[in-house]
Amino acid sequence: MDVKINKGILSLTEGDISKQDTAAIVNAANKTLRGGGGGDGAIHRAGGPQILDECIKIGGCETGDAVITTGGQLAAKYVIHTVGPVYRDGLKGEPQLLQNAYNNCLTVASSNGIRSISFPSISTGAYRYPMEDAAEIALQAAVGYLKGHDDIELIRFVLFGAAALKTYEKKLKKLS
Ligand code: AR6
Repeated sequence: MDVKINKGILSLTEGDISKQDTAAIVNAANKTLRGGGGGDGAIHRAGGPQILDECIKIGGCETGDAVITTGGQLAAKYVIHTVGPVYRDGLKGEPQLLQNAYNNCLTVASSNGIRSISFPSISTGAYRYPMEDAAEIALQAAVGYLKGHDDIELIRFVLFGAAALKTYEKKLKKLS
């Protein structure tokens, strides 16, 4: 599903984040930036050791922040690493931190001249954020960015499985 918003496209697709051909892909990492499971593991496996080398030099990333490295052997030139919140009960600042993660990725992308970016559904795997709530925050951040800026031409959400894609599609229809 593709929706035009201002000068950009917001796209929802099912797939593997590590295989995307956008200029940047986003890694839902942890604070150590030393790799992990889920999408993080897939990105480091496919991208090779250069990404981890740069992550080690950066040293770490706070929840809600974002940092950029090479894409190594990936199709994407860059990986933007962010750390979403671990979900507890939704009352510990999780919504704001998740919103910060998306917004900081988009700011880092913009300041590096990146025009196309793919996101996974941050925090909805190992960090247990409920998919419906996370989808709303993710899509609001992307729609808000595209409405307010002309530089990023494509924001793609790469959802893992048909159920996640359906949840995002349903939310986007309500928002746009
Ligand atoms: N492509 C796209 N989406 C994926 C992929 C993939 N290859 N693999 C999983 N997903 P997660 P988090 C989906 O756990 O919740 C890591 O170990 C998955 O179904 O990757 O932010 C890090 O090192 C889910 O919907 O990220 C951290 O320790 C979404 O991506 C921790 O997990 C996010 O799941 C971060 O947890």
